[in-house]
Amino acid sequence: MTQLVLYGESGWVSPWVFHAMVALEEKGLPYQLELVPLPIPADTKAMLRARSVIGKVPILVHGDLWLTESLAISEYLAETFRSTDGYPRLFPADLAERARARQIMSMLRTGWFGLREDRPTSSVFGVPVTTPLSAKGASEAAELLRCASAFIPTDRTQLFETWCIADADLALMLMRLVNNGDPVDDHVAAYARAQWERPSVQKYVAAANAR
Ligand SMILES: N[C@@H](CCC(=O)N[C@@H](CS)C(=O)NCC(=O)O)C(=O)O
Repeated sequence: MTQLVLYGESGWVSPWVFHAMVALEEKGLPYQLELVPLPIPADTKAMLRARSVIGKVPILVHGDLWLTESLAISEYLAETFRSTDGYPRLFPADLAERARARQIMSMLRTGWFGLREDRPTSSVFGVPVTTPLSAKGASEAAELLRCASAFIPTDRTQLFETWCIADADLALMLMRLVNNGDPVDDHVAAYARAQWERPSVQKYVAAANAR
C-alpha cells in the first residue's frame, strides 16, 4: 500500500487534525505522523504551500497527492479505502443520514467563534478553564445544545445506528462545554462522553496528554 502521511501540529489542539486522525484510526490504516508547530514557521509553511497550496494542517499525503481540509481528507479516505473492500465506513450508507452528517460537520466548521474563544480546544485536551462564558459564547452554547438535542436520539450515544465521523466532530464541540463543567443536558453529555471513549478519539487524547 502507498504510504500515508498525516501532517498534524505539535500542540495537539487542532480540531481539524483531530478529525483527520480519527478518520485514519477508524479506517484502521497505517500512517506516519509528521508534526509541525503552530504558528507554522515560515520555511515549513513555504514547503507545505509548495506542495499542498494551502499550507495548513491537517495535510494528508498519499503518493503524489498532498491534500488539506479536514473534510476533503475524510472524504478521500472514505472513497479510497472503501467499505466494499472491507474498510469500516466513515460516512453513513444511507443517503439522508449521510446528508445529515455533512450538514452537521459543515455547521461545526462555520461560526461558533465566541464558544471557541471562551472554550478553546486546549481546555478539552489540556487544562479546563474556569472563566464564565461571555454573552456571545453563552448564546452560541445554547444554540449548539439546541441543535445537539435535536440531532442526537435520546436512546442513543451516536447520531445514527452506526458510528460516523460527524459523531467525532460533534462530540469535540460538545466537550468544550462538558469538560469545562458548563451545563449540558444529560443525554447530550452522555453522548459526548461515550464518543470520547472511542479508541480512535482516545488515540488523539493520549497523544495530547503525552505532549
Ligand atoms: N478548514 C481547515 C482548517 C485548517 C486550519 O485552520 N489549520 C490550522 C491549525 S488548526 C493551521 O494549520 N494553521 C496554521 C496557519 O494558518 O498557518 C480544515 O478543515 O482542515
